[in-house]
Amino acid sequence: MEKAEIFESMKKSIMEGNKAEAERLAQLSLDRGIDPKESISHGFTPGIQQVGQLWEEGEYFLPELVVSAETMKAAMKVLEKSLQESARYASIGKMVIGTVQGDIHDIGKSLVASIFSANGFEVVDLGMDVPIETFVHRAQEEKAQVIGMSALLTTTMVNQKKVIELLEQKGIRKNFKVIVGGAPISREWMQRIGADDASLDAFEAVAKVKQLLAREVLR
Ligand code: B1M
Repeated sequence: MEKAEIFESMKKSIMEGNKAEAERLAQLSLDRGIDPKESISHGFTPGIQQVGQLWEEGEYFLPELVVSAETMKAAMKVLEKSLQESARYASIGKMVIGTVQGDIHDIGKSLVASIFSANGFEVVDLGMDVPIETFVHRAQEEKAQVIGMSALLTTTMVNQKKVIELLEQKGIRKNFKVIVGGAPISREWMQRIGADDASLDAFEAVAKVKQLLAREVLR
């Protein structure tokens, strides 16, 4: 099987919600020495994006969406181990991350958490539907440098703003770098809510946070 064929089959496995096949392909890609980042970007993610598209068009219904999401998670789990193995031992920084209150979309957030971890960050994953106070409380408790918030719904993205407002109210906003992400998030939104950066891509998010922390050191 050629690399392009593997990616195409990965996409298909997500669209069909074929968990066993997705896991097999994830393992096959690792055995072939394919970079897991490539499998995520060119194989599995286009699959879940296509599912979203079909759902929007009324071709897919909620059960299909759920099965595809579970399939995606299963594939990520196989790839995650290899991503973790490439992690550096010295911690670059500590991050708390979660999907905001009211939002249970956690595939992107978990992917972002894995990629940060694979890049030497100590990551505390707060999960999904994370209350506003929990982000703030856990960031303080963990002495994190970075707070990462994911939101996939236009109705829940406002909770990213609320977390920042609570940090400001408590007078601790400057203690943290805040990065926001998720499909509906834009640069304009980031600026409006006073986050430090925004990203629509897990790998880019790591680069951006590294830059933010480096700038802090140079100050
Ligand atoms: Co939902 N859903 N969903 N869903 N779902 C969307 C988001 C939607 C766009 C579908 C659509 O209409 N086309 C739509 C939102 C519309 C809107 O608000 N404008 C939608 C809706 C409406 C809903 C429900 C309301 C449906 C209903 O019940 N009627 C409901 C809401 C539940 C809730 O949260 N309260 C719902 C439920 C679900 C499922 C449970 C079935 C399932 C989620 C399962 C799970 O996550 N465990 C699901 C899914 C799978 C999707 C789609 C199809 C795929 C999302 C996904 O996992 N993408 C999605 C359509 C779409 O996005 N095209 C959709 C893959 C993932 C890798 O991408 O999360 O964007 P993403 O992450 C990216 C970047 O955004 C970025 O990095 C990742 C890639 O590198 N990123 C960050 C993400 N977080 C970041 C954080 C960062 C930095 C970058 O820093 C901290």
